[in-house]
Amino acid sequence: MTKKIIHINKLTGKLSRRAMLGGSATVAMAIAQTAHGKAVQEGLSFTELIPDDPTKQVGTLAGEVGTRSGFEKVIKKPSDISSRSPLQDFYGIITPSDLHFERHHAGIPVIDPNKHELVIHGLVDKPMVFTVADLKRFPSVSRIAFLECSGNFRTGKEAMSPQDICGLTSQSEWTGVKLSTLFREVGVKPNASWFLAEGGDAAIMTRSIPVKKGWDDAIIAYGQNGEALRPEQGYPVRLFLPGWEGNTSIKWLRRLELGDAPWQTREETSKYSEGIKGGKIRQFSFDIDARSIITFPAFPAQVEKGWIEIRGLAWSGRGKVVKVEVSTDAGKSWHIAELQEPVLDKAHVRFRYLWHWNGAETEIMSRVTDETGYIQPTFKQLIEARGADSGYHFNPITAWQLKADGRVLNKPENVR
Ligand SMILES: Nc1nc2c(c(=O)[nH]1)N[C@H]1C(S)=C(S)[C@@H](COP(=O)(O)O)O[C@H]1N2
Ligand SMILES: [Mo]
Repeated sequence: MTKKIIHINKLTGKLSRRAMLGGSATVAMAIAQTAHGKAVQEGLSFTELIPDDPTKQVGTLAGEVGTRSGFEKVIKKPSDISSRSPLQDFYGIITPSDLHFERHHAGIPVIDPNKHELVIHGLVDKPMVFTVADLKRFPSVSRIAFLECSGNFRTGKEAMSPQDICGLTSQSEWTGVKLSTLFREVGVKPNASWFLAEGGDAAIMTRSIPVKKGWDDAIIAYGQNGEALRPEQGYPVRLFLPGWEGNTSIKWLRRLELGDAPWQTREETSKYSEGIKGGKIRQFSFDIDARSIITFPAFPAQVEKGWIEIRGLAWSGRGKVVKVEVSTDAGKSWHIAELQEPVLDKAHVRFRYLWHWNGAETEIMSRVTDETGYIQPTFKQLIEARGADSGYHFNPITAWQLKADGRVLNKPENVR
């Protein structure tokens, strides 16, 4: 028997190319745990590294649709009205479609795309009805952008993950027809300044939107991450308004009416208008304010001292993220994090900061600046500006407590 040596990179624990091409490696390793993987020494056979040797039987054959590995336990944690994206489990910037957050006011309707129609009427030259097939005949557009619920903030406990704190944000590549294309088709009248969007679910959810947004970048979306929209996301068509609070992106879209004033629907009077200081109410607060959160290390992860790549997501509804800073000393000093390309407009951006943790207790946090110069505020600044009653558009800097034993806990703010 010939003896082959397996070369392993000590730092990453990865087998070298030479080792992988080595074929029937049978010999000679033992494993010693190091901080970043297992170092290989003489003394153990290669197959002993693999518990159930998958090379000894033919695997499962090709299927109709792929599945997630059974070793990966990622769930959306549903309540009756919403479910939250597990931000701490994501890599990169795209949310797998089946892990996109959900928020339904009256459940998910079943809609036959062959029967569904979109009506556009009101202050237009030519009121029209479009089938889904009609919509797909128009020139199409695809765009990667986030969608976030304006009520996306929870705190109050240490045992809270990024998903628990702000899992009502997700990102997809949306495909559809630009609303401006349809506006031209029906001939929107010059005096039309608002439009009403209406959903075909049991909530018949309606929102008034300035016509300008329709001309700017609104999409009537039928595609999500390369396939048809998921039923949870509004199958067969939804309105998608990049950068705006999620409730304006009406799902299961069936009607658009052009008018010259907002409709003052339930969704803009009783809901989605928020108390601000001095007993006043803010309405039509459409833009999603810039926000960031460290998703690793974050609860429930446990870490060891040494090198840690701090990772997270940052986004702004007003444009591009220009800067993310990370603090590893409870906000005393800040360091520039690396932004992973592509840094897209109104999109989740991945940031990273390599840090050597000496094992002492501390707090880590991130803060984003967007292209308008807006800097993510602290919890205290938000309360001072808006008062403590405001339930929407709450985007504070989120701190994680790092305990000496490596536990990572949310820092619960005590005001709400
Ligand atoms: N027709 C309709 N559209 C709707 C809703 C709804 O309940 N019905 N929920 C809104 C809210 S509050 C949000 S945050 C987003 C959620 O979109 P998602 O479920 O695709 O994540 O859809 C919006 N559009
Ligand atoms: Mo929402």
